[in-house]
Amino acid sequence: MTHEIVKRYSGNPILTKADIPYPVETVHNAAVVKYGDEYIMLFRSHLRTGRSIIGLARSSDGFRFKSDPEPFLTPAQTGLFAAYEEFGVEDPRITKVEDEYLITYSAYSRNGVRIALAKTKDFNQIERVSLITQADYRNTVIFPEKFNGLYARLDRPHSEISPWSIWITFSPDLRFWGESQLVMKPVPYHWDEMKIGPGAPPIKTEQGWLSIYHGVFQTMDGSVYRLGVALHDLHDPAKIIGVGDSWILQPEDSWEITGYVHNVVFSCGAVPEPDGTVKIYWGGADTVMCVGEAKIAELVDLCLHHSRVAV
Ligand code: M1P
Repeated sequence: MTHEIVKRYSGNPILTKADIPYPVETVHNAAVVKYGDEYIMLFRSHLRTGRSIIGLARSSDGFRFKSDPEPFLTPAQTGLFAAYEEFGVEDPRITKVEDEYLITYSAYSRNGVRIALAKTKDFNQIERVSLITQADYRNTVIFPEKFNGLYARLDRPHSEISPWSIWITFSPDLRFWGESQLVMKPVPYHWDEMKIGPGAPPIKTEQGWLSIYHGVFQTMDGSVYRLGVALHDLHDPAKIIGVGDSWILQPEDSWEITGYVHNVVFSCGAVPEPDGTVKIYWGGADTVMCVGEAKIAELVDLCLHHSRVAV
């Protein structure tokens, strides 16, 4: 496929540290959802300590965002979460389930990195619910629907034995999780061969759940983070129907190639639109936020008709 499957917005980058009214060094890896007439973005920012917090920005069109005056989520100072957020909170993802917005994020501490779950109804009040993984996990996205009465999430545990892969895990109540299964592995000598991780929460299509994920390839000049797509069965999300063989986005703009971490496009959010397009949001070089648009049907087609050969 030669044409650009993701069309970059001409106004990229859409949010940078210069736009934030409190001191931050980066603005990246943001979740985005529609909330009423607004698009809400929860973005990660490094502070000068090297640790991260989560800010909130709003938009009426999904392209031009304005930051709130204060951060949205900073490490907990008391209670159970404090022991696991001491080194920062990173990479939020948002899923709307019924009338609540579920927010997963990476909680860093001297005890490792695990996934925390919080929820909000209005993006003003936020309630921490549970630490839903042990160490070491990153990149956890919750499906917007239940399967046989169970919530489902895609996650990415770390293992020294196997390349870091995508798993699925279920829960009756968002607190207790289990029945984990490995669903997708990196492919050797392929653009995602080093490790993969879930990106945006899955999007429901007639053909299946569309998952935008990131894959990493190691070069002599360091790692390259790219985005790809996979399609999960509508009724059994543990079953993968197809995975696009080619990446859909790679670092090309200067702010994706150079920054806090070079050669990174990393997505934590995508918003499907009524016209069949999807706005895909990504962090460029762990430094700025960008957006592009794709046709959902083309992403699904890539999974169904240009699928990789897994080994
Ligand atoms: O620097 C690139 C990314 O590295 C990590 O992602 P992963 O665990 O999937 O390799 C995270 O630190 C992520 O925030 C960062 O963008």
